[in-house]
Amino acid sequence: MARMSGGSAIVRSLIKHGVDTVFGLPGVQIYSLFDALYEARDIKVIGSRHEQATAYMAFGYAKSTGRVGVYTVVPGPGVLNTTAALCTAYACNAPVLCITGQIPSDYLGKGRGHLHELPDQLATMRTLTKWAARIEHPTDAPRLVAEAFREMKSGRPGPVELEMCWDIMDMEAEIEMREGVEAEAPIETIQPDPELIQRAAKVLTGATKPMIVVGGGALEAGEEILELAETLQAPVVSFRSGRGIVSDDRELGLSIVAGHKLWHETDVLLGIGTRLDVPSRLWRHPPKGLKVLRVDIDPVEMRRVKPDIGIVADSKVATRDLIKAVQKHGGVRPSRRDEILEAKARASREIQYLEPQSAYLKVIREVLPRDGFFVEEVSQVGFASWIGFPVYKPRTYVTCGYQGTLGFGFPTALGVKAANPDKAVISVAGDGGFMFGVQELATAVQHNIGVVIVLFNNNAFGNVRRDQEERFHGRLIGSDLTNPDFMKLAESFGVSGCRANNPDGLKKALEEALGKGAPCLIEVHIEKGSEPSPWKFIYPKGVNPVSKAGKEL
Ligand SMILES: Cc1ncc(C[n+]2csc(CCOP(=O)(O)OP(=O)(O)O)c2C)c(N)n1
Ligand SMILES: [Mg+2]
Repeated sequence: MARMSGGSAIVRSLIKHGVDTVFGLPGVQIYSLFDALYEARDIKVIGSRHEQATAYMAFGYAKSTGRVGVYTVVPGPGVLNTTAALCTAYACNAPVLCITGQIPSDYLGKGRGHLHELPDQLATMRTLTKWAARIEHPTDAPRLVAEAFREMKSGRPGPVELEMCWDIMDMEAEIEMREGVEAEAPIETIQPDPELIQRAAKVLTGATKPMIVVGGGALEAGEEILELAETLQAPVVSFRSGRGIVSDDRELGLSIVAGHKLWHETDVLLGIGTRLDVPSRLWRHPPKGLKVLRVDIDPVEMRRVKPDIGIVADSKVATRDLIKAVQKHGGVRPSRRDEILEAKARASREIQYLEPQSAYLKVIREVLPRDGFFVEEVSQVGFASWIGFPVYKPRTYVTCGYQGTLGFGFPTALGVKAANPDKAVISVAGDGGFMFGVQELATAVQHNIGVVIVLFNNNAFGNVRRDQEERFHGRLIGSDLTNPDFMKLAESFGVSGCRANNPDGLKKALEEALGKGAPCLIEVHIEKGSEPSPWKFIYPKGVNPVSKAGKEL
């Protein structure tokens, strides 16, 4: 037992869970927590210039490492400023812990309008997270922090919130600390039903043209998935969160553009740790007689896209069991090398159409080490990267997933670099999205976070502008942008900046920037309206699948 404040009880509980970094922006309700962070030599605190960046940095930290990313902000407007990042963490199943304050406990529910009061903050946060709770007394902090970690790490991961009232943060009590939740009881690995494994293996060995689709739930199962794929001679298709699980330079690692070329002949689809959004919604029109098998840790997924056989289990364990069962049921299969390589070659030829995006991505890939991180963004080069940027290792491609959160990229990249200081981190951005978090250049300098930003400046919300050109007869509204001089801007923040006007220039600039290890802004000028649309590659059956109903899985 030791006497400490509520804020201190939270911080000491974080240390018990191995937290080494907290992203945070202080204010009066959470002073005690910050004061405890001052004491906590084991935790590095990284501040930001807007709360949204604390949460994006925690998201980048979590996605790039698989560990919990922690941020802390004031209640009300402070925590609301982080909600775009939180819904992104939710979309990407990222274990992000949001710790926020509350108005004084005596005022809760009275509606008297205390500083930063929301009508029902906990209810609001519950709609944005996997789990949320209020710590009502300092003595309850160790238990609830442990609970938060269990929630983030068990089953389908996701963000959680803990809040504590202002007076409880300051209140002192005798507190008994607990060990980290996993030291107390390991988090259970969900085992597959052996009967279903056997049935699925039978279907897989009976298939002539199986296909595997992987997503963010399979990030830890790469080796097993490659072995299963090789055994079955099945292409492994990934889109955003699943990139790099099977390296793109492996014969069986395919983008969705290459995968789609093999789709119409596929007779068995095996989804592992994926919502199956690509085959079910983007591709639609399933091949006749297609059998769908799924491995997912979340039983609810089986209700959303219904499989013929649904295995609710940890993807690594289930895939390992599938390999054994498949090897028992079937012999060596004929190689599909030629057809798969042809699909890949056709796909890479076709996406050359995306110029200049493809040429720029090519040089970024040449310069970025295999284990370097690429943080995409909702932009022309970002979209092209979904299908045209080779990824070699899981977690090295950081995406906002289905949330499509414009502006997530640069602040997320700061968190990626904070978590991986020895690795190269490149953040690509459009001029529109970059300006959502431009002030964090100050954060990069203050904490010496050496992210290299490649800013593709077309002086427009380019995607919107092109839609207005093509679909609204050029009635441009709200999509042209008047930008600052980005070089002067960088300079004023103390960030080195340079311009590159072609792929060769970008290559040189990147080599130099990555060598420095300091934050750097490279601006690439793009002629407004010059970038061709990527959407026909992503929605091969029509750009707007919502209005054109197709048969879905
Ligand atoms: C939070 C959020 N707000 C708005 C949008 C809508 N949106 C999608 S793309 C885009 C324009 C992006 O412009 P920019 O970052 O310059 O990239 P570009 O398309 O020009 O390459 C907008 C406004 C979004 N996806 N997310
Ligand atoms: Mg733009």
